[in-house]
Parts: sequence; structure tokens; C-alpha cells
Amino acid sequence: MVSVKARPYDYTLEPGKTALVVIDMQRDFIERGGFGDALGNDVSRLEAIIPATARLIGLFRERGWPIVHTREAHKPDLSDCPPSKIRRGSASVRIGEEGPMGRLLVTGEPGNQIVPELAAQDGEIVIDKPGKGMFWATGLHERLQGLGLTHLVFAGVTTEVCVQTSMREANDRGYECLLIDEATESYFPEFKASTIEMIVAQGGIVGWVAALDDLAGALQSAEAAA
Ligand code: C5J
Repeated sequence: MVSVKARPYDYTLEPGKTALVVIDMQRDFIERGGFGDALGNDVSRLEAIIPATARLIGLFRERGWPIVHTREAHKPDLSDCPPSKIRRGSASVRIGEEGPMGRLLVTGEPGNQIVPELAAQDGEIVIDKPGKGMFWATGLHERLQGLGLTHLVFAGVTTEVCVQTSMREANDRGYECLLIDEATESYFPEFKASTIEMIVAQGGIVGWVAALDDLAGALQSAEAAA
């Protein structure tokens, strides 16, 4: 067992039963010319978490622990995208339309790829999810159950949309969820801050939040003591 300093109280994870989930670190949200940029957001806020997220991924890779990468992605014929979702955004920026990096949020397009610094390696799970949450229409729960996983450490974007939705879905399925503060971001700083407060409120009603250094330190200490 590894005990990590966290809010609202220490988070205890079990090696062998813990996976990292990196939500939607795809070019469409992080680079200029993508979906997020086209909607008028400052993507540099999200780009800034790439180094911390890479370090977090490294912690799991060094230990050979499972890593799940998600992408918000729709089939080219958009048959998995409800019309209500297509209608959102603005009239000129809609899922499936052509942008500088190909069709927005469509699987296989350049903009739909994970940023190169965080690209999945062989053996890591990559999930294309048509919803904001990672369990809707993905079969991911069954795969995680098959691996005997009970604890999920979260990173990615955006904190209040796909990260929070996925974490809440995971919480409802019985996973113990930890979000790493420096490895998640929002286009709206106040939304990130509020989401963190919502997660840890009421004794951790959704889960825990920790600093990356505290996770790294806890892993090292536990291994040194073993
Ligand atoms: C959004 C996401 N914000 N990955 N997607 O539309 O959070």
C-alpha cells in the first residue's frame, strides 16, 4: 500500500490495482487550429500541463503500471454523435467540420491525435470515447475489471468537462479516484478551482486531489521502505 498526501485526506493506493487515466490530451484541445482554439479558448493554458503530465506518465511507465489514454472522438459518419451535441458550440465551429487539422473531433484526423509528447506506447490502452465521460459506449469498465483495477489516478483536460465527468462515472462504478493537480487544466481557471473543491467536498464525495510531487514522493518512499 502507498499512502499519498492528498485532499481531503491521504489517498491509499495499491500497486497492481492502480492505473493512470489521461483524458483527451489531443491536439484538438491543446493546439492552435483545433476545436478548443476554434471555440475561442486560450489553448496555451492546456499546453502548459504537458511537462507535468509527461512526468506523471513516466512514473507509471517506470513501474510498468497500466496507462489508459482517452480521446474525444466520433466516427467519420458521426453516427455516434447525437444531433444535440453537434448543435452545440457555434454555427461555424461544429463537430465533423473541416479545420486546419482535419475534421473536428473525428477519429483518425490529425487533430484527434494525442499530442506527440504524450503519445501512447505499445501496450497502453487507447480509448476513443464519443461522450464526455470515458465509460459511455467504450467498454472500458469491463477492460479495467478484467485487469483487476480498483484505483484510478486522473490527469488531462478539461478539468470540469471530460475529466470531471469521467471521474464521477468512475466513482459511481466503485473506483477510488485521485486527480493530480498539476496534470489537469481548464480554459477557465475558476472552473478548475471549483471542480477541485467539488471533488474533495463532503469527505471526498467524488475522490481525492494531490500534488504531483506528493504522489512521486510517496511512491519513492514506499519503494525505499520495501
Ligand atoms: C470538452 C473535454 N471540453 N475533453 N472536452 O469539450 O473536456
